[in-house]
Amino acid sequence: MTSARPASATWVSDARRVLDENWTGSSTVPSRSLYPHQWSWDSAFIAIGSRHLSARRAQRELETLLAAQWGDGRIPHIVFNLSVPQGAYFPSPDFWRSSTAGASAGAPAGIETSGIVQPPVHALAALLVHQADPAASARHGFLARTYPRLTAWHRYLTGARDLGGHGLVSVVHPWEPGMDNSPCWDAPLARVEPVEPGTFQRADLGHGTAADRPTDLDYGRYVRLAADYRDGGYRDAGAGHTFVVEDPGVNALLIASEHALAEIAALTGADPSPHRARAARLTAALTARLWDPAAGLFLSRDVRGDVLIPELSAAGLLPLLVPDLPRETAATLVRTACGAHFGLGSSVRLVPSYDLQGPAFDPSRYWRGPAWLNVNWLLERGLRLHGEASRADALRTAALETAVSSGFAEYVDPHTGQPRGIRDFSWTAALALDLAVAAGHAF
Ligand code: 2M8
Repeated sequence: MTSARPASATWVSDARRVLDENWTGSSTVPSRSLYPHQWSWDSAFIAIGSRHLSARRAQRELETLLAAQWGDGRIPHIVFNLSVPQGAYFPSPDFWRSSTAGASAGAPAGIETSGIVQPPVHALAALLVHQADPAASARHGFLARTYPRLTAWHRYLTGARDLGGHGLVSVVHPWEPGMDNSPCWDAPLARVEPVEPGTFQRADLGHGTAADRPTDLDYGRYVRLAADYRDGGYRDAGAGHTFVVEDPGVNALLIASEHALAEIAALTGADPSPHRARAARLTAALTARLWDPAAGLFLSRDVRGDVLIPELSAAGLLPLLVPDLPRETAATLVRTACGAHFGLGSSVRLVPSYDLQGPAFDPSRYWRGPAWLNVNWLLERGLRLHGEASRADALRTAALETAVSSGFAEYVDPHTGQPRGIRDFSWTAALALDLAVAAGHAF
């Protein structure tokens, strides 16, 4: 690897084709086959990349998602396209029934969404989209429109979702942190009674290799948790959730986004100080609740048993995105990323989603080992933030080359870069474009 520019214009037009083919006119599907609706954190990553092709389209991507926000502030993890057949994706709108089951939580009428959430990357994405073309953003009132919605989103997460009562956001479903079948969820998920096999029909197995996807047993538990949440009217407080976890990735992204929100506040003439104060409180709580000095990274906390989950996940490295992390903590995280558990700069092409030496490590199965471009994009940013420019440069080069050589795969084997999951995956194409621009590539 000698250059940060892996290809001629050919790959750029390929990335553009992926994003154009997956664009519906108002948002971008992660994949036409496997994920034919709008996903929340996918859209944030897609907008971060597509802003280099069309800042207007990137603004539209985020505003379409924000239009589906619930009255209580939550941004749903899926916004359904009702012209797609129900059977194309499971769970479909008739499972979630947001407009009826979620009515008391303020789910919008006339749109169907899921009722759970995904990591809050949106304020960071909105700021980056604005920066791509500040004049067009100002002309269209982009930040003025999105700021109140993003503020309500963060208020929901830090309010109704502080289920542990110590100032951190909890997730109530393994789909919420975005790393669906991470080994971190195995212990808390084991408490969940799966629904009977045969009571639901998975659509995902029609689009790829079963060995690359979560198991049927996992799915039985996912369905149980989602159905219970729905049947409780998507209520958070006092809902008696079976699965309640404080995840370092979700909380780190919230802190990074809260800092972005402070910048957005200043740009729109609002007071940034409440956002800075909230970011500081979250940073203190993150360290107090989730830092594990012996492991050298942040762990997830199982709120039900009030115990740290002893599994090392890439989510535990994402606090590198937190600007005010204690210097020694940041240095330890870099050492952990570069050590035997994650292999950055030595044994892997890209940072794996889970501990290379962990008992559950599997280089092919979804979030149990494969490397994902969004996670590596976030880590590249975190390394740079903490003064690790040469490691960040090397990771950028490797991430860009792997994204392109894998055909913009959904995820890859962390050792070989061999593609896994589906190809032409939107956030892989979008973030490759963003990495290329950061590396000085013009198109
Ligand atoms: C995956 O999650 C969905 C459920 O939300 C699924 O497995 O069907 C995850 O990789 C998630 O992080 C991602 O946002 C979503 C769409 O790309 O797919």
